[in-house]
Amino acid sequence: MAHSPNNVRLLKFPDGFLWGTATSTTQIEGQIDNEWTHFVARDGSTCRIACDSYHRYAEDIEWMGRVGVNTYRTGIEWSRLQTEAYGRLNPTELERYIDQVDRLNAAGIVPMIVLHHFSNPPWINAIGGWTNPQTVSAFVDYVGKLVAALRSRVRLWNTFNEPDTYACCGFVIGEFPPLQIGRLNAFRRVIRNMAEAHEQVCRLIRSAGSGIGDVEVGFSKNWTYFQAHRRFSPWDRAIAAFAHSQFNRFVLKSFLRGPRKRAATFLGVNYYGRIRFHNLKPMLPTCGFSRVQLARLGIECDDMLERHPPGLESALLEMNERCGLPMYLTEHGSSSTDEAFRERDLIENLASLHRAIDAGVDVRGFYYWSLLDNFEWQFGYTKKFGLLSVDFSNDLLPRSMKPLAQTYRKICRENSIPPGWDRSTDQTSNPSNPQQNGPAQNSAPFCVSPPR
Ligand code: GBH
Repeated sequence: MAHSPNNVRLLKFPDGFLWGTATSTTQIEGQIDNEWTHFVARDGSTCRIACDSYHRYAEDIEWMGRVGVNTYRTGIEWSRLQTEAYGRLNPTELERYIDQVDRLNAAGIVPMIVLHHFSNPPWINAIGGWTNPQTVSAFVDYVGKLVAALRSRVRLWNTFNEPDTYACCGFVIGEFPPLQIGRLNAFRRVIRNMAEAHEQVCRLIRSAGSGIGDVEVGFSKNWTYFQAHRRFSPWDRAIAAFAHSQFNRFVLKSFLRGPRKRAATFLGVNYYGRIRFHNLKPMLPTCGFSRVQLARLGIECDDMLERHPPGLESALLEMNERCGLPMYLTEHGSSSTDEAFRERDLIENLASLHRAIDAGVDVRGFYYWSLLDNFEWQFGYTKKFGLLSVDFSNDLLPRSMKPLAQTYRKICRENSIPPGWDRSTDQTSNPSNPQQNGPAQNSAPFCVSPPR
C-alpha cells in the first residue's frame, strides 16, 4: 500500500497489537552479582544500586499501569538463580520473580521474559563465558528449570538480547566486559555458541508450552545501519561493509541457518538507527563529535546514535523476506533531555513501522526502550532513555512521568497514531537536515535491498 508523506489519516495498528516497554536486569535491579558489578562506567558510576527495581518492582508495575502499556519485556537474572552449573534454582529469588510475573499478569500486562541480556553468573565468566561451549549446556539446563517453574504464567520468551552487541562490545571494541579488542575469532565463537543455545532453548520452550496460551519464542537482533560517511571513500565503505557483514549478516545467518530457522516462532528486532563511518571512526556523539557539529553535516542524533526512521521500514521488509517469521519490535527509544525531539523520534519511527505492517509484515508488538532512566552500560547514568525519570540524587529513587509518557499513553490506549502527526512533527523538524526524510535505499546503499 502506498503511503503519502503528508499523511492526514489515522495510523491504526492491527487489533490485538501489543504496546509495551522494556528494561533489563543489570540496568535497573541493583544488588546484582555478575560481570557488571565491578565495572565502572565513563561517568564513574556502577550498576550496584541502579533503579533499585529489585525492591521496587511492584511500584514499577503500578507506573506501567499509569503509562497504559499492555506488555512488559524484562529480564530474569541467571546469576541470582544458580550458583553452580546444573544446580537447583534459588527458591527465594525464584519466588520474587514469580511474584513479579503474577503482578504483571494481574495488571493485564503480558510479560515477555528475556533469558540473556549482556550478563552471566560469575562461575560462567570464570570458564570463559560464551567462548566456551560448556556454557551452552549449562544455559540450557538453567532455562529448562526456569521454564518448568514459569510455564503456567509466561507465554512470551526472548532467548538472547542483541548477541551482536554483546559479542561486538565485549570482544571487538572492548566496551563491555571482558573488555577485549579485535578478537574476531572470539566474537564469532560467541555468536555460534549463542545461536546453538538459542536453538536448543527454543525447542525446549516450545515442547514445554504455556499454561496461559500459545507459547512464542525468539531472539532479538539489533539492527544498525552501517554506512560510509563519504560515499566515494574506499576506507569508509570498507569499514561499513565489514561491520554490516559481521554484526548484521553473520549474526542473522548463524541464528537463522537451515533447520534452526524453524526453532523460533518469532524474530525480535531492536532498532535505533544508523552509524556512519569516517575512516575508522563512527560519527556519533559518543565518539567525540558534538550533536551540533553532526547536525551541521546532516547527521541528526540523540545522545547516542543517528536517527534514521525510514530505515525501520526497510529493515523489517528485508528481515521479513529473509526469515518470514512474525516479528516484535522488541526495542526502540531515544536518549535526550529534549522531550519534543524524543516525541518526534517516536512518532516517525512508529509511522515507519506502520508502513511495514501496511506492506504485509506481521509485526505483533512494540516495546519502548525504556520504562526508566537507568544504567546505560559503559555510559552509566548519563543517557536518559526513560518514559519515567528517576531522581538518582535522592536515596528513595523517586520515579515520575516525563511528557513522552503522556504521548505514549495516548498511542497505547488508542492503538493508533492520531491524524496530523506529520504536521505536528514538521514544525519541529530541522530544515538544515535534508537527509532526514530521504528514502532508505538512497542512504543505505549496501545495507538492505530497497523496499518494494
Ligand atoms: C540496546 O542496545 C540494549 O539492548 C539496551 O540494553 C540499551 O540500554 C539500549 O539499546 C540503548 O542503548 O558502542 O560507541 O559504537 C543498543 C546497542 C548501542 C549498539 C550503541 C551500538 C553504538 C555506540 N547499540 N552502539 S558505540
